[in-house]
Amino acid sequence: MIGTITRATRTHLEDFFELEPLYTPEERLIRDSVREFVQSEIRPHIDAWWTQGVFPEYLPRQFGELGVLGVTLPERYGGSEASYTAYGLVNRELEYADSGMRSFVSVQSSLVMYPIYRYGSERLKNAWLPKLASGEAIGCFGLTEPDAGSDPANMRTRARRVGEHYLLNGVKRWITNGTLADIAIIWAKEEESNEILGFVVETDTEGFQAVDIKTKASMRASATSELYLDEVAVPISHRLEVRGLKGALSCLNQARFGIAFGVLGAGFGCFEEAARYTEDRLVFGKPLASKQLVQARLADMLGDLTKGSLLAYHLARLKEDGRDTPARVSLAKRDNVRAALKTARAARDLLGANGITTEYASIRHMLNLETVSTYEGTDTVHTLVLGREVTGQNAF
Ligand code: TGC
Ligand code: FAD
Repeated sequence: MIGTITRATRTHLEDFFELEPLYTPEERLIRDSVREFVQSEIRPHIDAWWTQGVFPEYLPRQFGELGVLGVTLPERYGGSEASYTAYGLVNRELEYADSGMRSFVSVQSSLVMYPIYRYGSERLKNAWLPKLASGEAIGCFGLTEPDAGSDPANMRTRARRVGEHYLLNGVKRWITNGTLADIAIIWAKEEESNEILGFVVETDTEGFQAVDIKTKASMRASATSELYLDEVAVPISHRLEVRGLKGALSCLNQARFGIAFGVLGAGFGCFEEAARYTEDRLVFGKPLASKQLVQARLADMLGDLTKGSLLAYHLARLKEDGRDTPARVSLAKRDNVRAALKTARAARDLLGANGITTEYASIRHMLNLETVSTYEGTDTVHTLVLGREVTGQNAF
């Protein structure tokens, strides 16, 4: 059903406040090429992938060919040197299909390529960035642990210095791409200093094991894993040049920015599906779309997603100017996820019983967005970041 939505319908409602002229020709070109790819290569298959709990192994190479891995990084490392607005639009197009597709790209670009680019040695950059950009290599980001999610400063994973190596021990949980990854960015406390350090760990190192979590009712077209590190030896040269939690949090800023854009894609997918459905569905002898209460809900969806689009666009331009403070990113991540989730829940409801089937996209988006509301800082964590910004008091 969702495949029948025309491009004309999308253009009118998706850009209600005419942001289009504000994008550069390059940004539009990148956005359109991803839109075409999503239409032909992802949307025909996504229901089946999600139902079966599969992330196809051939997709990373296709993403690499499309140029969506490390979009903002310099060309010499395989990136496209494109703007953050372009990166945001890429995320939005991917998440229009499924949050899991955007998740893959978020993790690879913002949580793996970015820390290597920002904190890695020239040798690490040359060794990994081009392969990660082409999709030949896959990365994951291990911060969360079974007993440390919102509070990563409380992590238990340890790095013990032995000669020219560190030995890593610990467990990471809920790690996107964990079983697919060739390298893992692992955050661990140095035993000597108790400071958090980041390491580029090759996943074929002895003592490293990844196991998928199979019981998810959300984000099913994405691999989510547990990582076990048992005396994993990592050369000092694979250590990132940053100390403290701020290293990991600086990567999260990048990914949270991408989510602020991405979730709008999921939201618009649900909104369009609901709008079309209510035109065709007759209740009490008339189309659902003719009912005032239904129109009020559709109007709310349009309002929420349009405001979210303006927020995301402005945040991108601030970011391009170096003014994306963490609190601004928290506001955009939190409020745009809320807008998308509220839209998805309302769309699911407007579809009645049909809305609980995966023949329609709304419930898939809705369930995925429950994860998006939780990861990269829960709704509550971002609320407390904003509360701290307002009051100056830490309420965590
Ligand atoms: P706090 O004392 O506030 O800060 C410690 C140091 O970090 C600095 N900092 C930041 N730096 C960069 N960006 C930010 N957003 C930053 N926030 C804080 C801060 O200035 C300080 O620096 P310094 O120099 O003084 O040392 O730290 P805290 O322990 O009180 O925690 C703050 C809190 C709760 C906001 C933080 O821990 C947090 O954000 N928690 C949420 C954890 C989270 O988001 N985890 C995400 C895991 S990755 C993931 O979910 C991937 S999903 C993948 C996908 O898309 O599929
Ligand atoms: P908890 O921190 O235990 O929170 C439980 C509840 O308590 C939440 O409602 C929270 O908002 C609330 N809470 C927390 N602190 C407070 C407080 N101070 N006051 C009031 N309420 C509070 N992590 C990675 O490192 N890498 C990944 O690639 C990754 N991918 C993920 C993929 C999926 C599908 C999922 C579901 C998660 C992923 N995560 C990843 C983990 C994610 O970042 C964490 O789940 C998230 O940070 C929340 O941590 P937690 O699950 O431990 O919840």
